[in-house]
Amino acid sequence: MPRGKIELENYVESLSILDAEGNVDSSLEPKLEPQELRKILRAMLLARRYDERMLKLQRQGRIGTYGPALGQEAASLGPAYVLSKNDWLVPSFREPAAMLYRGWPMERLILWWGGNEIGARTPDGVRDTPICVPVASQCLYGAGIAWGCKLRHDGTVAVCFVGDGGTSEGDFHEAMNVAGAFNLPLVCIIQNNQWAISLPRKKQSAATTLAQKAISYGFNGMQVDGNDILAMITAAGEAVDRARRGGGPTIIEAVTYRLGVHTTADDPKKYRTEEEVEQWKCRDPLSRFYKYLKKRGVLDDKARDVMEEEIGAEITAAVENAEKYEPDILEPFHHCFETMPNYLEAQLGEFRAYLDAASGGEGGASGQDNPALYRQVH
Ligand SMILES: Cc1ncc(C[n+]2csc(CCOP(=O)(O)OP(=O)(O)O)c2C)c(N)n1
Ligand SMILES: [Mg+2]
Repeated sequence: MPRGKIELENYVESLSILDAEGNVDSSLEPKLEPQELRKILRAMLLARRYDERMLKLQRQGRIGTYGPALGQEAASLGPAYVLSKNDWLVPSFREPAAMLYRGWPMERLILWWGGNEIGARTPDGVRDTPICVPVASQCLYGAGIAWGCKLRHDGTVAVCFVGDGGTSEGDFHEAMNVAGAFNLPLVCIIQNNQWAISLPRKKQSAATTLAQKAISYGFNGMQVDGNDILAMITAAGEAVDRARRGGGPTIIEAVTYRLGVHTTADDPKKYRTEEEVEQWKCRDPLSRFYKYLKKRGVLDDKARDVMEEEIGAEITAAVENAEKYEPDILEPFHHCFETMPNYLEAQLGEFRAYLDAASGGEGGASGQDNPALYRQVH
């Protein structure tokens, strides 16, 4: 067999529409009505203020832990914005902007981070999977759901999220491979926030872009300015339309930055410089979008203040609701299966007996009827 060359269609498209000063490339500007633009700003602002409040709640000992999504609002909201209600969204753990936009009550997200299983229950009428922490495992749910969409022929699609670190996991590879092989209606958003805890993007992979991984799976990959909401909406919109028409999956690498800590248990000063963080702050997705809206005359400072006030009140109400919730130590047993399998029922019985014994046989079966015991056992 002679030595030759196998020609591959081998490039990655890139996209950026808004610059850091909020100037727009008018040839690429999506046609969005002022009302829609205000809705988008509000959704990003809500996620930002929620994020800030969550960090405070954790520092005050009112929730257990938190993984901030500060600076990643555009990368997460853009894909959610272009989905219809019947589509499916499969988040990782830095997508509060997407989840709140899709209709998750904020108190449920607060409860999740407070360690309550109820926070993992998808609200009625919302087609999302819950927050997912085992890195990249959600890509498999995304591929499976997309396969279901295809088998149902109902024109729905799935969007899943994964981090730059997650792209090194086997689960990511398996999911993308199956998505390509079965031509599934799946859009995978890689939130490349430059860090996987303390491991920088350069050490994560030798590939020039993470988007180019799509080429090896046989479908489209695109690298997008993930801090540019207009670019994210455009790229995700095109990928979702293509998937809906039977054109198969897409990987979108959203280039963004984790401005905050990895989680509340992390100190990023140990592995990255303040200068790096400052440079990325100049590309903050919210401020550049706001500058664009001001230039277009869609919103002024006064209207934004009103928005801020409403959002503040909304968050305070959500925190109050979440804190009214009575934790139930038996909750984990109730949220895995519609009908509890025998082995789990046996374990529940055993656990009840343990609780009874620990409370001196007074029948303290749950945190709801014995809060002191709940604290002791938890
Ligand atoms: C399978 C698995 N391994 C390790 C961890 C611990 N862990 C949590 S987040 C994380 C880094 C993930 O980095 P990346 O995918 O870039 O997402 P980011 O945290 O930056 O959003 C690790 C190693 C985990 N949750 N799951
Ligand atoms: Mg990362």
